[in-house]
Amino acid sequence: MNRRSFIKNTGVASLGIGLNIDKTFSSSNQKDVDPIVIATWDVKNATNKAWKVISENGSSLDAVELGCMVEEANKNGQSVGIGGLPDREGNVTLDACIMDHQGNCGSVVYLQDIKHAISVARLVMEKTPHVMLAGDGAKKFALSMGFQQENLLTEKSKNDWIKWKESEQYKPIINIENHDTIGMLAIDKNKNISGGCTTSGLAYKMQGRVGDSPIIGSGLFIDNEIGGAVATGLGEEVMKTIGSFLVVELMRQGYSPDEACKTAIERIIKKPGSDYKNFQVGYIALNKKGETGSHAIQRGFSMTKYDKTGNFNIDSPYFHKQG
Ligand code: SD4
Repeated sequence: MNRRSFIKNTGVASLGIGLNIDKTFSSSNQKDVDPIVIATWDVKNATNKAWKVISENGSSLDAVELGCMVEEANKNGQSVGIGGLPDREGNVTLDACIMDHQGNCGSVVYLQDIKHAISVARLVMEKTPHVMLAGDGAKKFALSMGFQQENLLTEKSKNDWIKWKESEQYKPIINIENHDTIGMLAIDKNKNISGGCTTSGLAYKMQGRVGDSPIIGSGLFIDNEIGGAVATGLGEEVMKTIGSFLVVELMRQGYSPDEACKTAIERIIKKPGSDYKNFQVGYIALNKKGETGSHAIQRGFSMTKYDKTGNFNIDSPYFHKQG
């Protein structure tokens, strides 16, 4: 018996007696839900891959892993996988996590030289008794699992970094780009929800910096009874409010995915002294009924959604209307 089944077999039944289960969000007696994939930013190739998996009866877990891998392998994307912008010292370091419908999760932080961080995170979940591996240990584990080592710093990203070093000015850039950290949520034909999140983090971050993306509850959270959420933007602000968990808990209280994302964004903005005009955070969410939503601080965030009607990029509502 492995650690997870041990916990399941011995813990859950007894815990259930004392659990205060919130019935506000009723996921029982649900109508059929069609498969859906959503992702942060304009990543139609990634949602296309994930959709192919679930439309052929694959699991939402496979769908999000394979979908995220599309962007990790894309050398032109400078915020994920190969081609990611480095830290101030020129190191490309990746953060990723994955979570399945049973609440299992795996995560890697500060992973170097291995582009498919999402797949390493999945193997941390499936093959180790842990949730999170960091740095050299994460890389050693990946190599032991057969991943190939490669230089992730492309010529373009290296040249951009060299140019940046001329001024070495660091401010969190408002990520108004059409492609960034990829976070993906999917619901499959068995109505199971999974999610993944993968990034090279903030460009020119301090060496050793880890963002929200690999932190379960901040960058990503799934509760198969309720739904899932994923974050993008300035990770420090997401972590301070445990953003993705907050979105899912708001949906548990009956908020729609749109309302839950909006409320989680407001939580950041309303913090005393919040400098929200100068950074971006965006959330996307999916609930058990197959409803989806998003919200961001700044203009420019979008969600890609692939459902039975097609693969579309949708501009996200946002809070900060000026500037
Ligand atoms: C981080 N949330 O490392 C990531 C970066 C990101 O848009 O999403 N940028 O903080």
